Formats: sequence, structure tokens, C-alpha cells
Amino acid sequence: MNDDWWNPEIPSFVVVGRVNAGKTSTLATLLEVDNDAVLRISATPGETTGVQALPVEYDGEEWVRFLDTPGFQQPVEAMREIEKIAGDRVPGPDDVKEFVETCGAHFPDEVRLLEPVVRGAGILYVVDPTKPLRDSFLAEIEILRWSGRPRLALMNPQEQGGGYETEWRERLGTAFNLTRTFDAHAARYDERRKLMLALLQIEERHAERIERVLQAMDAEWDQRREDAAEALVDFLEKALTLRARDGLDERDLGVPARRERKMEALVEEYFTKLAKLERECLDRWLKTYRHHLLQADIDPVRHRGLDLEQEETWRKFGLNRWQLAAAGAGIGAAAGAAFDLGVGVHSLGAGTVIGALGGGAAAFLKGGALPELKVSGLGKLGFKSGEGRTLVVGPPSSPNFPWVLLDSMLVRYASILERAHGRRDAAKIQVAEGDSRVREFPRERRSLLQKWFTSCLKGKVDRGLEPEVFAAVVEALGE
Ligand SMILES: Nc1nc2c(ncn2[C@@H]2O[C@H](COP(=O)(O)OP(=O)(O)OP(=O)(O)O)[C@@H](O)[C@H]2O)c(=O)[nH]1
Ligand SMILES: [Mg+2]
Repeated sequence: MNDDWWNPEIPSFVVVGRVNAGKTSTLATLLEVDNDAVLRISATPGETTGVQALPVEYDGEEWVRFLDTPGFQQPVEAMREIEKIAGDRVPGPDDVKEFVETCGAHFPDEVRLLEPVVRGAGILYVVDPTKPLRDSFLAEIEILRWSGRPRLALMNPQEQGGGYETEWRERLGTAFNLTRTFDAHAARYDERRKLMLALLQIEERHAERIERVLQAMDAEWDQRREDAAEALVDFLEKALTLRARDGLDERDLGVPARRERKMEALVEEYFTKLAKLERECLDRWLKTYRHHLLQADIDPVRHRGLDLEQEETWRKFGLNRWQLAAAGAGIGAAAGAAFDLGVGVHSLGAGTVIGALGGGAAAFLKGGALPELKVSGLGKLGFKSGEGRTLVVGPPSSPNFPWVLLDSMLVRYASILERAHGRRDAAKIQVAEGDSRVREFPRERRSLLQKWFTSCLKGKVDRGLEPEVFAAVVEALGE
């Protein structure tokens, strides 16, 4: 028999349960495997046919392994067979062992899934508590109890609603060392960690190794957050300093329609580049968090990414007017300067006036405004015939722009962390309605970021602030 999956040196836990109970989904979520080539999950019962080893490795060393198995197919008959083997005695581990050694022809699935058990693996028994507790389940529970191995029951609800949870819990409580709920389609880091911790409670023999796995999980989780923060800071810097440029020649200056066309092309170019930056950041995050099915939610047709032209975007994300005014007020001069840097096409003149009021006031006045890309002819304002000029487009003149960018990314980050690897539907990153994170930021963090944003918008990124900004972003991602 092929038994590559067994290594007596490595603590092993075998996942058992009814066909289609969610065994493979549970492992996929626990071990962050969203790849069908590694773990096949489907609505077809009997998807998993052999025992499959899933190593938990850190620093090139395997600490613990999990074994995925085919499900129980004939638990009642198997239970009777084991009772028959036991004769007058109460069945025990030896009878289960004999069953495995002698009944492979009639009970291929039961024998396959019980083999790791009789070799010494700990048991993770997956049940769906939304299904009634039938005799066939009671038979599974009995067989596992007779095995005498350390065992943990996992209730993995596959449907909404209470179902038969109380009954299940009572019954499992009598036959298992521990019962836990683990929703394979929704479990997040905390729940995964708790499940690992539960293994520690049922298998004290392997305490040291399991503790090391937990430490490694935590260290890796922190490291990922730092990587994510780096990607985000990188994105913000690139996005806020982004400009689209084109030269204006004599004919452009003479023919307004030509100028318009150039301007439109530049606006398109600006948004396309912005969307590309967004996608790069999201793709980095997806890689960091080991997602392959989840996709960045950038609209490929319009290339407008965040839909910065939609008023809705500006209402949903970013700071409200008062917060924006307060964040700008502390650094009035700098914000004012940024405001003056480019002059909105429709607010020629007004920009200077508002700028003179100081950053706070400017932020307040422009807080609810739609994004209006700054447009300027480098050099003297206005277009004089005979002089070469460069038309520069970007960023949106609304002082809320950096906050909207940051907010929309934070919301997507949360959505990535929420996605369980056991799911097999290809999906876009969800953006929850009305979900703003930056509005909850403490005041100091807001003014720190505002200061840095302003420096980026001016094209003079304040490198001195970067360590603080990085720390603030790490903190924000952790919330
Ligand atoms: N909604 C929901 N569906 C789930 C959950 N866990 C599993 N499923 C679905 O149930 C079906 C079976 O899941 P699998 O993980 O393949 O079950 P299994 O126990 O490994 O099945 P076999 O290998 O066939 O014995 C799949 O369609 C899963 O998407 C869950 O927690 N919630
Ligand atoms: Mg399976």
C-alpha cells in the first residue's frame, strides 16, 4: 500500500467525517490553500479518494502534518463489523486496528480514513451541525471513540441558521476531548489560530512542536502586515506624485479643439496609470496573503479604478469635511502651498484665494467637491503662442483625494483578510458599503499622514516622515 503520507517522526492530525462534510475545505482554510490542484474541493461527494499529507513547514522544516481523507461512506455497517470483531467485549483500539487490517475489501473508504488513526494520528472530526444527527453519524462517533485517539470535533456549518447545533454539541461532548466551531467558508486568522491552539489541548505529547507552529504563524502574520504596509506606502507615494504630461506645440495653442483632445487623452492616461498602481498594490497583497482566486476589483474596461469621477466614491471614502479641515489646519501653510501649486481648470483664480485662507479653510471649502484634476501649463500660466509648453494633468484637486485613496485600499485589505482559502468561487475583492476606516483614525495619525500626503502632492516627498508614516500604516492595517 502506498503510505507516503505517514511519517512517525512528525505529529500528524487526520481529518475525518462524512463525505462532503467540508473536510477538505477546513484544511484549505486552516492551511491557506486556495488551489484546487493541491486540495480539491467540490460539491460532488467523494471528491477526495486517498489519504493526502499536508505538511506545515516553517524555515524548511516540517513541524506538523495534516492528513486529508475520503469520507465515511458506510459508517453503520463499519460499526457493526467492528462490534463483530470485538465479540462480547466493548470494542476498543485493537478492534479498530483489526478492522483496518482485514476489512479493506468491503470498506475501502472507512479503512483508508481509519488507517492514519490506528497508526497514531490525532483526529479532527468535521461535522455539519445544520444536518440532523442521524444514526449514521452516531456510528461514526462511536468508531472514533473506540479508536482511543485524542480527538477534536469541528462543527463546520454549511448553511445559515441554527439547525441541530445543540444536539450535536451534547453528543460530541460525550465522545470527544474538545468541540469547536470552525466555519470553513468564513474563518479568519483568529479562528485558524484558535484551531491550532485546540490541537495543543488534545495532543499534549506534541505541545512543543505545536507551540512552535503557533509562534511561527504569529511571526509570519506580523511580517505579512509589514509587507502589506510597505506596498501601501509605496502605492500612495507613487499615486500622489503621479502626473500625466504632454507637450503643447504652436498648433495646439492656436486651436482650442486640439488642446481639448490632448487634455482628454492626458486625463485618460492619468487614470489608467493610477489604476495600474492600484492593481499592483492589490496584487502584492493577494500574493502576500496567498490568494490566487481572489482578484483585484479594478474595472478593466474603464480603467478608472476607484471611479474617481463618481461623486459616490467621494462620499463613501475619505474624511468628512470637518475632519479634513482639522487635519489640514495644523499645517495650514503647507496645505495652502499644495493648493496653489496647480490651478483647477474651472477655478482659475479661486484656487489662489482659497489657498490664501490657509490649508484648513481650503480643505473645508473643497471637501465635498468632485475631483477636478489639476491642470497647469508649466512655466507661465496661460498659453502664449510661440512658446513651448507642457500640459500637466493630475492629481485631483480635492484635498480629500489622498484620503479616498487610502480608505479604499484599507477597505479592500480588510476584505482580503476576510476571504477564507477554503472557498473556491473566483471573486473580486469586495468593497463594503459606507465602510470608511480613515474616519476612525486618531487625530495625530491624521495630521501626520496629511503632512506626508501634502509633501507627496507637491512632488517633494518628505523622506524624514517615512518611518513614522510606515509605522502608522502598519497600525492602521492591524485595526
Ligand atoms: N457554505 C459553506 N459551504 C461549505 C463549507 N465547507 C464546505 N462547504 C461546501 O461543501 C462541499 C464539500 O466540501 P469539501 O470540503 O470538498 O468536503 P469533503 O468533506 O472534503 O468532501 P469529500 O472529499 O467529497 O468527502 C463544497 O461544495 C464546499 O464548498 C462551509 O463552511 N460553508
Ligand atoms: Mg475532501
